[in-house]
Amino acid sequence: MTGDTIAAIATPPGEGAIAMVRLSGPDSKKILGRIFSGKPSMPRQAVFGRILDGGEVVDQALATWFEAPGSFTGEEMAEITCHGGILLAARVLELALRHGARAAEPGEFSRRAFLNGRMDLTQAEAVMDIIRARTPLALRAAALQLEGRLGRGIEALRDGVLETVANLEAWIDFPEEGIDPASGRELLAKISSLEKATASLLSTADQGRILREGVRTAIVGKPNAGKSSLLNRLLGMDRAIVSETPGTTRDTIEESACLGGILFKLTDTAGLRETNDPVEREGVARTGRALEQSDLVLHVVDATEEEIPPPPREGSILVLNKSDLAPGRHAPSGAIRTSCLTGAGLEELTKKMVSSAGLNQSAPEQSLAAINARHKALLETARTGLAAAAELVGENRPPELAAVELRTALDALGQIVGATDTEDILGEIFGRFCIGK
Ligand SMILES: Nc1nc2c(ncn2[C@@H]2O[C@H](COP(=O)(O)OP(=O)(O)OP(=O)(O)O)[C@@H](O)[C@H]2O)c(=O)[nH]1
Ligand SMILES: [Mg+2]
Repeated sequence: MTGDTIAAIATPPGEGAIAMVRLSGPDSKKILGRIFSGKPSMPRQAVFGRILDGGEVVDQALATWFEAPGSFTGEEMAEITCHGGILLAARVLELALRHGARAAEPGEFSRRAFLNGRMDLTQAEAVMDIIRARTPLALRAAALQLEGRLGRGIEALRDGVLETVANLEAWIDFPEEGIDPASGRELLAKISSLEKATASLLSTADQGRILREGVRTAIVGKPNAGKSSLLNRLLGMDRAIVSETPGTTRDTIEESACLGGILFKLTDTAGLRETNDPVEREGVARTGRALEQSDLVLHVVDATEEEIPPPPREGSILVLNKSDLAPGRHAPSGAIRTSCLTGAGLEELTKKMVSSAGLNQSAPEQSLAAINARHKALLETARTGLAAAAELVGENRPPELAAVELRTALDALGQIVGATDTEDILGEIFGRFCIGK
């Protein structure tokens, strides 16, 4: 379909047992024949042989040839598995290029897979999510998306919208009859239910971001409350400087931790207080920004303090730290008593953090839609279109008007799976891939 044959190293650079160079395009087998002594006679069967550069043996390797359309890209492909190492794979790639292949662009293999109808856009994006997943849960969600679950959900929505557009157009064609009240009610119910389904997918957008990027968690409180100690405890290493001098942390410190299967992006912050020191003031300003951008706030309070200051933000988790120094101190409901000195309460805190992330880990199949920012923007357009169409039908306005709104929704849904693609969307998506994928 695409004409030329591309090649790339598919494995990361560095030392390893094996590395893989892959080719895709009509000349894959021909090029393989020029640089590899083995003769693949059957598709999808690995053959042993030698990589040859003229008369010189470069390496011993395995090669697999895939006949179109039975390959990842849907084109003829070849995969050469040679020994790992920094130089060897580059040498094999260079040989392939010298014998007629072109160096692949980032994501070009997946782009070809999409263009050849091997997967929809949400599945192509899932491939990238799988590669980038940093927690088991994120991996699970991406695997479900690769299986086409999100794509099927979107397709079902599209079918529904298409059906309502077709209904409306029948009325447009016979304007003298108008929409009879019973059919109008039925249509309205249908559009409303589509809008609801779209909204329910949209409501998982935060979940998707949390799965991919982690829960943005700000650790906030007065100087010396033990914020940096808590960060270190949660990370399981001495990352931030801890000292008895209030005002030790002056800049925000960001680190990621996988707790209870979920990724948390923890930000330790400068203690909140009035100050004339310009550096500390800037630190406090940064604390404010971290607070604004966070999904979750750990409000750390020294348990020996008389009064508990008001939470910096609604929904904060109150952490009464240094509980070892105030054993009798009663904790308000919802608060968690911890000691970064002894480790008490930290498990309970982690549990609370995990549950407040709102991901249902026991039944990921049902809860993890994991839509990304691109899906979210398009779903919002679709929902707006559906809501407008529902209003127009409800007010018994000319059916043409509602049809325009439904077409907007249809187009947005189509872009999610790539059914109504444009060149720039593809460039945008596949440009983020790594080379060789
Ligand atoms: N006894 C006791 N001491 C603690 C506990 N947590 C922290 N500390 C001590 O309290 C002091 C301040 O701890 P930090 O973690 O630096 O406090 P911070 O909130 O980051 O302080 P700033 O960065 O100055 O805002 C240090 O001397 C810690 O060793 C605790 O649970 N129990
Ligand atoms: Mg600190």
